[in-house]
Amino acid sequence: MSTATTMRFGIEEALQQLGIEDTNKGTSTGTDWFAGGDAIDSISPVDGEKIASVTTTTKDDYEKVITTATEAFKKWRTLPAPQRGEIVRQFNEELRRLKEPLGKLVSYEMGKSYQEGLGEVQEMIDICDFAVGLSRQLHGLTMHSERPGHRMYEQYHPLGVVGIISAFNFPVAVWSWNTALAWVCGDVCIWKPSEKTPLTGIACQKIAARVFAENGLPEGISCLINGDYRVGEYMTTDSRIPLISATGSTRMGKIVAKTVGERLGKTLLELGGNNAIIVTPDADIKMTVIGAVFGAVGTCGQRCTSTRRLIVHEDIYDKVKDAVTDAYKQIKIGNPLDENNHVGPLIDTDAVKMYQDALKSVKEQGGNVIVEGGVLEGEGYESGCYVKPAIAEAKNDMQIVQHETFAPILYLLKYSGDVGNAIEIQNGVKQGLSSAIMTNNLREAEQFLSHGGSDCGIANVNIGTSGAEIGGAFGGEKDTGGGRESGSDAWKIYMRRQTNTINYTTELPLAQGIKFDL
Ligand code: UN1
Repeated sequence: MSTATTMRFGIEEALQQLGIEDTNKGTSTGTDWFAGGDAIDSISPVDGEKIASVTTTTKDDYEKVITTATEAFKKWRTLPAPQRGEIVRQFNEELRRLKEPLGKLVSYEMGKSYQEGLGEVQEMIDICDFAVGLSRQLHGLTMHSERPGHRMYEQYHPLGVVGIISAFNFPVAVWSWNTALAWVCGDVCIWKPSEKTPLTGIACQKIAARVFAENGLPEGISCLINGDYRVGEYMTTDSRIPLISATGSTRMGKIVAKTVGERLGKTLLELGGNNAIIVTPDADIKMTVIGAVFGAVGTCGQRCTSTRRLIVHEDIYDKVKDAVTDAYKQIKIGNPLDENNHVGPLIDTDAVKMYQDALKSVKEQGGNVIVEGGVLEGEGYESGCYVKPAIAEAKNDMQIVQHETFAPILYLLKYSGDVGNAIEIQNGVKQGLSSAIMTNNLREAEQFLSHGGSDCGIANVNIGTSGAEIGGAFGGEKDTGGGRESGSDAWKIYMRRQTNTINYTTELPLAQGIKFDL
């Protein structure tokens, strides 16, 4: 492991607490039986230091993993669901104990602020709590049969091996949304974290592996594979995996959907967003500013739920523009482990290039940049990944506005007349993840929430677009992929539904009244 010269805010201790010492070995299921392919380096965008080198998974290694997972499933599914919940409860105890070091590693490897790193681990804790309760509520319905002396009901059975492909921006929470539910449902999981954040994956894997081992359970209940899209393809093409849950770009999601669809597997897709906040003349401006700024610059604009468009009524446009522009002057950009800073770096220099290209396109396409962006240089910014959040006045039909740029660029759009016009702009993009309205006007709020209102999976009133709680179903429509993760009844996708009809008579009447006498 490298010795950093810059301030690392106790990252070495955090790694130690997480049991990550030999970071040169990519583990699979917690053991060392991987032959291992090429190494991928985990580079921190915070200071540009190499944190670890992680071995990628070869096809042979993958075969071992899927065999181990399939074997583990046979044992795991026999445990009553509440007992599986008890294991998730123990896993959660460990997360509570390790919240700070894991939050710190998330912050250091991914670049989000330490507060947001802690928030991400809190999301893991919350979903585990939810899953423990759920382990006693995996119930189906009982229906009245049309035939006398018959009983009809449905039950949910485990699916098998669930494949999880997650993105760099929420390197641990999204895995746990899937895994905590899948585990209580009786499934086992194979996880491919983003190749940009492999170390947080190893940290989580170690925690899970320890809990399973302590309970005498097979290691294959939780498996980790590492690498780029080629390793992901081992899973998407594998008919031994009935469900692939994938989070990432719409481009990636379309490939996953096609590949898994070809073999009639199931997918759960959580893809791009192009989220907007509508600000009506009845909005509370102070709340609007906080919601919009956190939504646009939080996680350096790299959340699926980040606020990308602010659709403001012409009557208050200048007021909102001035208030948001003023607020941007307060934003401190720097080492995300230093809690004085609001915004950390982008994930890597490729992301910086995309951000620069987007700003160039804004200008070329007729946008008016009112808060200039730019790449920061000098002391503390040596990684080359720190950028200034930017604001541009734009039009919704501009190509760049239609595109999800994973960076802190906020577009100000003006609307006039009725809130219906703002809703039309809000819906006028391909993506459909998160949306919000700022208003104290009941009619406007209800119109926004009605069937003719927002077409997104998430629609908030007087809250920004990001920062959803785990209790609701998370996901969205159109190019966002249609999947739902996390709360509500999202668990159902991790199970197969079976309808059972039982005849307790001595007759065999046929449904639909069909006569068939022999
Ligand atoms: C994501 O960006 O993929 O709602 C997940 C939020 C977080 C999760 C975001 N709870 O912003």
